[in-house]
Amino acid sequence: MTSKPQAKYLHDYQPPTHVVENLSLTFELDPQHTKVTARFILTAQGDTSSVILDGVELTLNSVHVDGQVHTNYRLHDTGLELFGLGERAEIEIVNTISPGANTSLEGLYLSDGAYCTQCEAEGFRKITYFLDRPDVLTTYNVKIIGPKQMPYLLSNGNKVDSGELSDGRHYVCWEDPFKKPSYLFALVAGDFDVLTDQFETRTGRKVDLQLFVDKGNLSKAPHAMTSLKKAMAWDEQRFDLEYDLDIYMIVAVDFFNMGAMENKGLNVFNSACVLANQETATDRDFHIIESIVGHEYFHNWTGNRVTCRDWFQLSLKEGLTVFRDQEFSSDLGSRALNRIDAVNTVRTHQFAEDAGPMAHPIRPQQVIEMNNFYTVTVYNKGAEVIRMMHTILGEAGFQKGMKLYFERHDGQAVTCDDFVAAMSDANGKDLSQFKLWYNQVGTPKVSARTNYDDQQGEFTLHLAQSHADNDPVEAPLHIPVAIELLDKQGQVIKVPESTAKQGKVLELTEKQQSFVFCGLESEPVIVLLEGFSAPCLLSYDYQQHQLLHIAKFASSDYARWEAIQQLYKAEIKTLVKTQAFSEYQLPECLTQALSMLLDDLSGDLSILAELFTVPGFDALSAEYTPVPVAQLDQAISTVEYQIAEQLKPAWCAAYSQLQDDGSLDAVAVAIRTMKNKCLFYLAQVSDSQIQGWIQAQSESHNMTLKLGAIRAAVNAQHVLTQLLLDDFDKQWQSDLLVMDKWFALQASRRDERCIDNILSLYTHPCFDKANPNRVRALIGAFTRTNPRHFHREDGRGYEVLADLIAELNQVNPQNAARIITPLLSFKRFDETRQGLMRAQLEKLARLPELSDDLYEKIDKALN
Ligand code: 7MK
Ligand code: ZN
Repeated sequence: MTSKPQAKYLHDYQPPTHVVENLSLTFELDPQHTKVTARFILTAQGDTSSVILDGVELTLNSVHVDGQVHTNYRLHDTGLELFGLGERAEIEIVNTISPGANTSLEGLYLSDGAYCTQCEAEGFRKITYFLDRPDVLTTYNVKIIGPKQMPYLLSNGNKVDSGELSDGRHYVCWEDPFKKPSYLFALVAGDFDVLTDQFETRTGRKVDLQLFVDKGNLSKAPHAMTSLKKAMAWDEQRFDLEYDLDIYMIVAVDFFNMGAMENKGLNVFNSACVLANQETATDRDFHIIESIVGHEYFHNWTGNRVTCRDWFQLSLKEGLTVFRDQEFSSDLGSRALNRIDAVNTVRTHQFAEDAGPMAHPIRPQQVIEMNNFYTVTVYNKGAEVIRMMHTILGEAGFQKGMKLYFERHDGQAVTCDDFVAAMSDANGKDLSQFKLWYNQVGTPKVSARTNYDDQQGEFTLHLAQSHADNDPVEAPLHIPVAIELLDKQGQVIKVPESTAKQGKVLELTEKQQSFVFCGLESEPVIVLLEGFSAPCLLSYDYQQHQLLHIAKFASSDYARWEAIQQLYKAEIKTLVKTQAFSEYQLPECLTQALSMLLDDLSGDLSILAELFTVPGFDALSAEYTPVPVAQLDQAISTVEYQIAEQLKPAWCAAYSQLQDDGSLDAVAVAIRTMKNKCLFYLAQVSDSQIQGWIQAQSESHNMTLKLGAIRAAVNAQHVLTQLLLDDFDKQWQSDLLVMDKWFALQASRRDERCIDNILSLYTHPCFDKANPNRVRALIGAFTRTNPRHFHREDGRGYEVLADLIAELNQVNPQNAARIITPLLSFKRFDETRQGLMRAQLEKLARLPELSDDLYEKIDKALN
């Protein structure tokens, strides 16, 4: 029996015992026996008796100290303890690793024959013995020796030397002048096609840009390159931040656990987040690629130049960088659409995490496996917390804070407190109460009541805040509540600056607070938490006519979208209650409002498509305990069917009118989005004309349109479904990233054969359980998009997931722990399903060599 994994605590933080001067690394690459030689100087910071270097799954060959063989050491499970060092010691360690046997995709591994690394958070210790923690920063010199069939031997920083060896191998040396922690180290070796370009910074420095992709994929690289140049220019303009090296490399690999990694000067990307052309990628893919390329680039300042003191501070760089990539996307594209996107992520996934067993503050206090904390809470709620500071301080104040943050901390490893202090000091604004957001857990609730005094023309808003049951914080939070008041005619009523900053932001700092608005002619309609100004649940007793008024008149597209979401939600909830599915009809006023919207195609069609998107199962299930699985699924389908049926002539008219020019500009993208929305509804009320449209659009050479047609058919269980899926399979077997879309479609099928079908797809020639993209496409999509079958009452959905997790436990613990999420919140379901889910978790808990990753999550869920 191995001992239980131990948690580490934020309050136990100790500064490192030693500082490191210049790390020099030599790699002699070999799939089974890669030899790693590390040389560095350690200087003690106090106690000089010993040092513990992190290292796991390494074979130690030799240790030298100050040029002498050193035997005074002890090997632990997770490290090497050196004794008898002086205050300053020159260390040389030689060890071997086998990248070819590394299926965890952490440390140095092979991706389709190319060597690559992933070190964040604690992967460097799988490469060599070192102080593998983010507050140990040093410069790196790296020499890579490899076979000539691998022409590219890459690492961080600048190439300083290269040459050939007498044995037929060759080598390249790299020097990174910027001090960095080990998690930002990268090595890549292989044969690639390269797209090169150049960026001239605002001070006139020329930066070489290189994008490495698998051979034959060059035609899919330009979009990522364009995105990179846009990101570089945007960071100069909006944040006054310029790139600092003369070279920026991005490598795309097929085997990667996450989206991408910001290694200094050498980003490594999941190929799914780089490769795109219009035949193989959707407009959504293009958008995501731009935002991820931006995200990794923005890390160069928020993450690399200023990094985290310890991993509990992960949100310091991730919350901030997500905020920055969201702003990048919003400045380049549509602010409202990006906001809708971000809010959907928080409301569906983050709120669920916050309500489940893995709930944690954006700055966690305790961690067993750090990889489990790359979460929607740390990232997306973290970004909301940054956004709230931006809302409170305004753009100019926020930028002043950023400037001070870099002035104080460039080159350092710091904490979330340091960031807030810079914001606070630069603006003379007390943010001590605001900082509670870094400790609180669960979704806070803001409840609103209003009353109107007709005589006085006075409207009073009573706000109250409360914490979630699982929140250790009791004191009230500092919550920016953005509002808008609309009069009878739909005009926006001006609010004085004394009541609301920037004309709309109320600062709720007490448990209960009231705000009075005077001089009104009639009772206004209030928009609350406008733009989702705080990551809270809002409770306010909106009347249908008020929501319709907002949907019609609110000044922001976001608020109009939100109002319509609330209207849909109310319908669905009523249906779940009455279960009168067959008699159900959309209320007259809603049909009318929707039909008015659909008759006018002159506005932004991307927004229009969002207005016709009904909230999904995951967003709605949060409103119930236990979740009424079958009823909720049926209620959503019923409302959607009504929207299709009631508006059929309008959908037909819109569809025949819409024609995109095939380009990637916003208007063309919007037209395609709306066309797909039309087809989504029309497929549910298909006739021969509509069937013809689906068939024709499925033959498009544009992936957005092609996939839109097939998805509409799959969702509606249309007679064409099997035929379209078979055609797609035949056409795209040579492109695995495209096949991922097909796997996801298969996983979302609603017919009874769904699960048998998924099991048979495990043997599809394109499927590979060792590849995280394939697993996410098939099983991730199944659990996320197919509640009907995932939550089957015979438990087969849960069983399929758990069986795969059991297989992946040893192969790729990180990925296994990622896909387990939907099983963890079993307490939200009825007794039968709870029992079935719990049984699967208990089965997994008994696995002979359960990884720390899975242990932490299962243990939290069960206990
Ligand atoms: C995004 C860490 C990396 C989850 C979401 C990313 C990861 C996990 C990209 C990997 C990142 N530092 O840039 O945040
Ligand atoms: Zn990041």
